[in-house]
Amino acid sequence: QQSRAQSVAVLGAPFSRGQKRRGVEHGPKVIRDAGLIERLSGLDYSIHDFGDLKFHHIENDEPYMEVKFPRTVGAANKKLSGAVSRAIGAGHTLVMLGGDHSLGIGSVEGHAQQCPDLCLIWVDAHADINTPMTSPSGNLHGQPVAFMLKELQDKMPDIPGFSWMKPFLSSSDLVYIGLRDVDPGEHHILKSLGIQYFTMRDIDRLGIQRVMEVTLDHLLARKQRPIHLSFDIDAFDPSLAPATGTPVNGGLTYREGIYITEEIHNTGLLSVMDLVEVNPILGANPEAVEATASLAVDVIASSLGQTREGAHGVIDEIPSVK
Ligand code: 4U7
Ligand code: MN
Ligand code: MN
Ligand code: MN
Repeated sequence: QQSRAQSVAVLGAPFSRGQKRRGVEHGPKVIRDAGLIERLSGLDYSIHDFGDLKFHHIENDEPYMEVKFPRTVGAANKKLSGAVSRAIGAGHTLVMLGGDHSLGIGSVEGHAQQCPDLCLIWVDAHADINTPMTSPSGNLHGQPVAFMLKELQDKMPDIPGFSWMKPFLSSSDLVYIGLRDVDPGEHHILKSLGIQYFTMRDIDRLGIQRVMEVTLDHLLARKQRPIHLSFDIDAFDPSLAPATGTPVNGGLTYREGIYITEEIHNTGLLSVMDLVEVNPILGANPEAVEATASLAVDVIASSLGQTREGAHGVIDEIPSVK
């Protein structure tokens, strides 16, 4: 725990086959270009930039039922899972830069290999819990949570590319924040499994402070355990994060987003975080892309302890007049 807090690893996953729009594979580059490593260096960690994973093209990756690029997405996640598992095993806190949100499968799976008792906070406009049968799009970035949940095991077909993994997470170990675009099949799954979730309406009603209180209580009251934060940039309002593939109006404010990550940092239990779905090709202009990438950097820095109140670090007295 203590040694983990002092070393942060950054891993890029330039991958986009979990959805149809090109460009999200450039997410790691634009987030780094927005100054990520410099910002984290200011937070008193040793930073290890592991660079970007290399994903290989798979030929003849025909759809399986409606599911697009199953073998390509499966192989990418297998590789990511191994890299995440090794980084956590080596004692780092890990920041995974996507890439599309299908990468959540490998990121959380690799984390769970080292930390089987982890809990998952999914901050997103979407629930990403479609099964191949309920998915309206066939895109795997709308399905990662369904691959993880033990309770959905018998509703999941054997999808080519995924034989390396089996479900590992219980539905009570997961909380959603920011939902506002949930498909009918997903809504049924959330309700029937009794998953704890907070929609934007819930945030309107309760306020973000209460939402975080209930979230952390739900996940940590019985015992302290490692947190996996999977943050989809489209949780934010599109006015703040325009450069993303599936924007939905009425999202998190800047202050709500930062409050979520401050509270997660304050638990001292953050172990892996994903920052996904930044797509620089979809910004209307360079300013829109920079705003989105710089917001991503703020969210990551805040998750790792950057505070709005400041910190005095090495200064332990008010400088005297010379
Ligand atoms: B993201 C969608 F149908 N639910 O399954 C689907 F609305 O990772 C969108 O949250 C999924 O950005 C969005 O394709 C996936 C759709
Ligand atoms: Mn998502
Ligand atoms: Mn989303
Ligand atoms: Mn999206």
